[in-house]
Amino acid sequence: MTKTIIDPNAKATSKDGIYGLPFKESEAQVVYIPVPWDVTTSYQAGTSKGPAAILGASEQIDFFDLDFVDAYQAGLFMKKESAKIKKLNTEGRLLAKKIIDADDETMKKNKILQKNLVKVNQICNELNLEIYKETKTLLDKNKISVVVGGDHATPFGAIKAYAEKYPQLGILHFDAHSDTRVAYMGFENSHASIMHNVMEKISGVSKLVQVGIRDFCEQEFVYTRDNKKIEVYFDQSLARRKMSGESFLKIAKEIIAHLPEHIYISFDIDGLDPRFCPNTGTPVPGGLDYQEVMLIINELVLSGKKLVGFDLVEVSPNPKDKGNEWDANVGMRLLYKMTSASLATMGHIKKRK
Ligand SMILES: [Mn+2]
Repeated sequence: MTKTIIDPNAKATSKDGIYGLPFKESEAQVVYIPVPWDVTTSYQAGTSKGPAAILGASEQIDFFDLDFVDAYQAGLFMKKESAKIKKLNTEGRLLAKKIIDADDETMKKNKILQKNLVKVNQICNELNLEIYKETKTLLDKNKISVVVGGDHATPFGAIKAYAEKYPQLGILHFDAHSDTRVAYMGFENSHASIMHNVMEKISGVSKLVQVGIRDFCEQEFVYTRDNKKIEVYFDQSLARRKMSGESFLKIAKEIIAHLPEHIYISFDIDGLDPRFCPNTGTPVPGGLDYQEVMLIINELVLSGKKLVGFDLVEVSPNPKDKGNEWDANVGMRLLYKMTSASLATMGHIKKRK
């Protein structure tokens, strides 16, 4: 445990690390890996700037939390963005952009574009390997490793490393999108395929519970319906159950009850109502209220199950208004709450009574 002294009532300052904290990586129980990545983003690019925006907004945090004793006491640290990953993203994005802009006919005929597609898939595999290795190194040191995206393709390697450490891992997936496409525009590792890849390629994952889903194709609907390991809480069903007078607390307990002992949260910010993330890559109307998410996380902690790890993806600053921190402000608070919940369930900090 670190000896760093912090005044929890003082305002954090950005001259230190994330949340204005002065920890070194070696002192930190939680290490955030920023992944500036938006290679296959199909609608609005910009999520590669998410980690920097979250870091910038994080000094606005108030450490006091009604549910948890101050998470910062366990030590929180964000790594520097990797130059290698930045370079891969720039290369991959350039190649992918032309493929995204081409129609199916052009793709079938154009040999250069076909070659580029192979290259993009290789670049994405390289990212997965990098994140896997970084996460595994941190997990071997018994730290909590957190991918901060970037688009939703970024945490695949992290989930693989977590599933090796915690076999029978359950994934609690907040998202507007199902993300279970077999491949998207030929991209094998796109943000739209992450959960399909997790379920098909990571044998240590025993369960996937999706919450807030409201944008998906028929293939995804059939895939998730027919897979016994997957439970889907569609946004429409959640809304109708609430409008019929069911308590959301009951629904939250039911969601957690589907999950095994060890839980990993993969949080796509667009699972929330777009008023909390207006600049995310692919916003969809509807979605979860911030406090509904807080309730689900609280129920997870009360259940006695362990939140072993998590990620936060698709947070994007407003490209037209650089001073606008709103999406990142929501993101950094959500990140702090998941950090607190994880630390509490892993016995590093206490839950308030
Ligand atoms: Mn997603």
